[in-house]
Amino acid sequence: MSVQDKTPQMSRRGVLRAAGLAGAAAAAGGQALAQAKINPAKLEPGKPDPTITDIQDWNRFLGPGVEAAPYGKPSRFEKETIRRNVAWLTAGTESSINFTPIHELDGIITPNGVCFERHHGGVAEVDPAQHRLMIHGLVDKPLVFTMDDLKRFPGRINRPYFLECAANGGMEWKGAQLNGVQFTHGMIHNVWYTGIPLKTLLNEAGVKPNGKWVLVEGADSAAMTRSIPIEKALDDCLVTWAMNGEALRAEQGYPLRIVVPGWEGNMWVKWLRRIEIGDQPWAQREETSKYTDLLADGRARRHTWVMDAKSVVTNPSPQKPLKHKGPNVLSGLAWSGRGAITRVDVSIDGGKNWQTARIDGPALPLCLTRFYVDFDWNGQELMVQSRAMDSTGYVQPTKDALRKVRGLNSIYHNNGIQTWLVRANGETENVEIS
Ligand SMILES: Nc1nc2c(c(=O)[nH]1)N[C@H]1C(S)=C(S)[C@@H](COP(=O)(O)O)O[C@H]1N2
Ligand SMILES: [Mo]
Repeated sequence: MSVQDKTPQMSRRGVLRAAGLAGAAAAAGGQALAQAKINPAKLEPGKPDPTITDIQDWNRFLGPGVEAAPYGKPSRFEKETIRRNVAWLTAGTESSINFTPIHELDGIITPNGVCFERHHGGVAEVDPAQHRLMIHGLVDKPLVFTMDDLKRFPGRINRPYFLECAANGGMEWKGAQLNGVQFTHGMIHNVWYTGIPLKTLLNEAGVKPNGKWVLVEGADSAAMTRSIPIEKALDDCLVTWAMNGEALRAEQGYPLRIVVPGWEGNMWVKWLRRIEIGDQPWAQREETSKYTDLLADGRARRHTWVMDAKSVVTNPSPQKPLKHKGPNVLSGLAWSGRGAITRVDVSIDGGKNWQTARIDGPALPLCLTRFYVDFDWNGQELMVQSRAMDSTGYVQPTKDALRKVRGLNSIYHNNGIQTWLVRANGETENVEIS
């Protein structure tokens, strides 16, 4: 190290010492932190803390200018906040899934770059100038829209909604399997959408009286296609081109996607190119052999569109073990496809005792809701659970209660209560107790 490099460090230490401030500052800091009950580990009086007394490079040198990142990225120290996949789940990455890092996020909005992806034929790279939305079938006036047409259509609105794949937690149906909340619950994202109510476009086309079903089709190589009942289409579905204030990401269906609030993610067709009105459902692959639930007696539940109330503790969880005794903040997410979350209870003893969590931020219908429990950890083993309640009075069931009704064959629609075992050393594991 050159003398030049060393000078600022020396001089700051020198000044602190000369003024007798180093110990005082540490003592004052120690006191404030002691009041907050957080262990003042590094602030023992008389022992200087180099993270305070040393001058760091970022404090000494000019940083990059405003032109360095025309489109900004997260801090390079946040490299763990990434989507991850589970390689053995699928044969390749084109028809596959990755998972939102919900253990690294807070609040209720999922940043665009980490929204989980589920594609059946890879990401379509659609040129918006070449993209059209067609509306045809049982309508008075078939219509074709360009992206420009849609963006100048009157009646644009903004809404935040969660999207959950019906297979979220599917691997956990028969027992605890994947060790991380990202993998057990990360087939979910929650963003603000901008678009036109589907109802507005259907009114423009004029749905005939026998028009009872809506087919939505994607422009990707999988041409994902689903049937939606007309009641839902006219209620709250949106034709969207923006998420969290900017254009949809290619992974989320750029330039156009249908939003089907509260209903299973598979129906939210991406790269939306065609809407057909018919008088009955089409019985597409995704609503027959997939996204149906085989019961114990051999019959299958179908048209199980709504996502029931669910919650999970995101911290602590296997990827985010407890690190400190004393005060800790337990945090999690709750959601319901039937309405708003009204209450979340948390247990640390495997469901014997429950306490009501603190919901912070808005608890909007069909939207992720954030909850917290501020608690003291003395190093005892914990069995952490959460259970959500929604505005219909529904209470999230245990996995056992679900299996009693649905049998063992199911994959989709697992909204059972999750258990995390926190060991005495803080390590946290996916377990099942009920
Ligand atoms: N066109 C098209 N739309 C699609 C899919 C697809 O493969 N192609 N996958 C569906 C499934 S199964 C889910 S869960 C959601 C995933 O949305 P996301 O990629 O934004 O997370 O999109 C749905 N829409
Ligand atoms: Mo899905």
